[in-house]
Parts: sequence; C-alpha cells; structure tokens
Amino acid sequence: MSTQWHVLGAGSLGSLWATRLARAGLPVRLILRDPARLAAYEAAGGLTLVEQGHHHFFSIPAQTVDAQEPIERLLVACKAYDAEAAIARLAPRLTANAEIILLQNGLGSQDAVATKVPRARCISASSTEGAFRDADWRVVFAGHGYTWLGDASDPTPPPWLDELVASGIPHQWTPDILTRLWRKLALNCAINPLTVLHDCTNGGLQAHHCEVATLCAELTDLLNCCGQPAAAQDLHSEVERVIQATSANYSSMYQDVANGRRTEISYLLGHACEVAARHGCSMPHMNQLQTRLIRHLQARGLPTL
Ligand code: NAD
Ligand code: KPL
Repeated sequence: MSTQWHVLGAGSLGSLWATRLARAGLPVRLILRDPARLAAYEAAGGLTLVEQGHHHFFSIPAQTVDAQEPIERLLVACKAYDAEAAIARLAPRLTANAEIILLQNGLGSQDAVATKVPRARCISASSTEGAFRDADWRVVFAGHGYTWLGDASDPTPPPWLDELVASGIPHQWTPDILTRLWRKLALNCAINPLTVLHDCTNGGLQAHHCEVATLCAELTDLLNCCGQPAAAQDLHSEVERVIQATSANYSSMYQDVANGRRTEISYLLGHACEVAARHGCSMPHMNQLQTRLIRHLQARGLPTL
C-alpha cells in the first residue's frame, strides 16, 4: 500500500500537487489551518483543478493541523514565512522515519524547518511550475514547468519519485539542490524587486538594463563568495533571457504587492543581503535595493520581513 501524502496548505501549489496525486489514485490528505477552514472546505466538498480550460473535481479528505493521525510523508506547500511555525505544530505527529518535502521559494526557511525536526529527512524543491487560485478551493494550472528535488545532506533518491511520474509531475532528483535554489534566488533578486519599484512587467526592465547588470554583478560575486560558483555562471545572460521570455508577465513579488499580500522578501533579497554581510562580501546596490523595497512596502502598510 502507498504511503499517505499529507499536504500542508491548500493554496496554489499545494492544490496543484494534491489534485495531481489524487488523480493518479494515490492517498492524499490536506492539512488545513483550523476548524473554520476545514468547515469551509467540507462545504465545498473538494478541490477543483483547472487545466487548459477543463475543470476536474477531486474530493480529497482534509483535516486540521491538530488531528492525531501520524504523518510519514509531508508536502509543505505554505509560504516561506509560514513554514517554520507550521512544522512546529505538526512535529508531534511526525513518525520516526518521516520525510518532509519543502516547496518554498528562496532560502532560509528550509534550514529553519530542519532545525525544528532534526530526525526527519527534509527534501527541498525548486519549481518553475505556475499556479494561482481564482476562487477558494480552485487552482488554475497556469504554467507548465519543472520541479527539482534534492537533499543537500544525502544524495540517495527517495522511493516515491515513481509516484510523481505516475501523477504527471515533471521532476528531477538532484544532489545539487542548493545550486538550483541559489540560482533561482539570484534570478528573483535581480528581477522581482525592480519590477515592484519601477511598477512594471518583467519586460519593463529592458529600460533599466544598467541597473539589472549592476545587481547581477553583485549577485555573481556573492554566489562565488558563498561557495556557489555553479549558480553564478552566466547569471546576467540568464536574467536577460528570463526578462525577455517572460516580458509580458508581472513577477510574483509584483503581484503580491499589487494585491496587498505579504512578500517573501526575507527569503530572497533579505537572505542574499544577510549572507553577503556574513561573508564580508560588499553589495552596496543590493543593500540599497533592500532599503528601497522595505520603504516601498512600509508605505503600503505591508510587512517588511
Ligand atoms: P499560497 O498562498 O497560494 O498557499 C499557501 C497556503 O498555505 C495558503 O492556503 C495558507 O492558508 C496555507 N497555510 C499557511 N500556513 C498554514 C498552516 N500552518 N497550516 C495549514 N495551512 C497553512 O502560496 P503558493 O503560491 O502556493 O506558494 C507556496 C510556496 O511555493 C511559496 O514559497 C512560493 O514562492 C512557492 N512557489 C509558488 C509558485 C506558484 O505558482 N504559486 C511557483 C513556484 C514556487
Ligand atoms: O520566478 C519568477 C517570479 O516572478 O517569481 C520569475 C518569473 C523568474 C521572475 O523572477
């Protein structure tokens, strides 16, 4: 019998994973915040996946964080700033051989989670898939992509990767997950804050290419300085390529700010500036960018952490 997949967070990515696992006939349980969210979910009866205009409904069982059922395999699909607290509440339910898959963008939250549950195996993920909710309990699969999975402390692949194949979740196991996470963090640092500050699409940054180039140079220094030379390779040209390829899109940080939502700043730009300071790596423009972004968030009454 397959091990139960517990999915914490029925947001965009959590719903995208849960519905595809359920569609493959795998046992899935959603973990919701509290009894009020559970009651709302039960009234809806399940999750809807919208894919290429088609709606598919899945009545996936759900429970709250406080349920008693032991957890052997947990997919953590909340935002980076919620991960540590969520795991702290679930820790008593984890079995001795528990595995935790962390879908959070950026860096910092993975280590915070691992410290809370030292006996569990923590697997990090970096995903280029795109999804958003257009209603409660309804997720739109907006961008096909890829998910890299890895465990920086153990290169052995977990036994359940074939379940991802069966679920049609494109993925690759990589021992170099830290390189992937740092590379994505650097891309996000070079693009996302500037789109917020210049109030533009990713393509709008073509009018600010000197600023982008300066940030890429500092990020390249940082990656080399903190032992991530592979993530530093040709960073500027990839940033330019992404800006062009996604020119009509608004970055995720832009969308968070535009919708009055908390950003993941501490796990992206904040993390980069913190690591640079720790390594004595000078990044004057990145630090200035962080100050500008924090002021911008403060002016809109949004959290700066
Ligand atoms: P989201 O806000 O849509 O969903 C997060 C969900 O977690 C929410 O429903 C929230 O209520 C829930 N949650 C938070 N704390 C909880 C708790 N303690 N117990 C139960 N539920 C809890 O976020 P998302 O867009 O799915 O993003 C999740 C992570 O994936 C982020 O780090 C994001 O950067 C990353 N990511 C998202 C996408 C995407 O397309 N949405 C793509 C790549 C990476
Ligand atoms: O990942 C992104 C985001 O918007 O968060 C891209 C499109 C790469 C821009 O940084």
